Amino acid sequence: MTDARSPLDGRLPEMLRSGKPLRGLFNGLPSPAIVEMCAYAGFDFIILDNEHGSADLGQTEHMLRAARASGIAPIVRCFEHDLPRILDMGASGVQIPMVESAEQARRLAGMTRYPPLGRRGSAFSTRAAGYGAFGGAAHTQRSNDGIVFVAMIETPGGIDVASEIAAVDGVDAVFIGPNDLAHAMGHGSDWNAAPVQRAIERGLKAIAAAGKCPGIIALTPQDEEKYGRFGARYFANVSTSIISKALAQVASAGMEAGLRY
Ligand code: 3PY
Ligand code: MG
Repeated sequence: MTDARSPLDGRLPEMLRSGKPLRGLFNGLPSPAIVEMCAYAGFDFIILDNEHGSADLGQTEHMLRAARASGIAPIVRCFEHDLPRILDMGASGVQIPMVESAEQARRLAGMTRYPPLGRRGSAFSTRAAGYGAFGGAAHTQRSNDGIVFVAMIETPGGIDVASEIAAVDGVDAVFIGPNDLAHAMGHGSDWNAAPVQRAIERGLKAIAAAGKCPGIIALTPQDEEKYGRFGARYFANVSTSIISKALAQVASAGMEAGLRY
């Protein structure tokens, strides 16, 4: 069997380093079909949301299969304790919420790489290793070369040390969560409040200056343009928002001509 059949899609590190803007979306719905729809729509990546979404681990593995089959790069946002199993299922990356220090980022980065780069536990019985078909040293190398770690900053304390977090070896991208940041700063969900926007600008610029890929929620082209000026290029929309908006539009005004059934 050839590497092309490996369950692991190893394109993300290069995509994040390329300097090109990437457009993806969070998806909290436990549906391989949605993953395929996002791929066919043309998104670069999908973040399977195991922080706020309802997928269990079995459903997550099926969504990873759907991503590999349809050609969209899959990242899983998950809690630290799920990280090892998510990687063994074949995710191309993990995105971990609420990173607030370089030390925490170093620990998480270490969990995503096999020795000598980190201390990920090795097994070749996993989907990531093709259940043994793609095991051995080649799997170790392919994983260390092809998996990304994305740290999420969602607090003012995290913004203050954004450049230190971004500078950690093994941190490939740093994603600012504007909603939690706004809450932590006393602005509820109003992340357009001026102090929150200033904190986002400071964070994104610090991440870019550290040479890592800055990411953020961007719901509109204007968001992408604004945050892009601060260096952001890993832009995530939200599948449920997109679907809900489309449904509400059609429910109130009917389907636009040209859409296909
Ligand atoms: C936030 O805005 O808090 C996020 O976690 C982005 O999804
Ligand atoms: Mg958040």
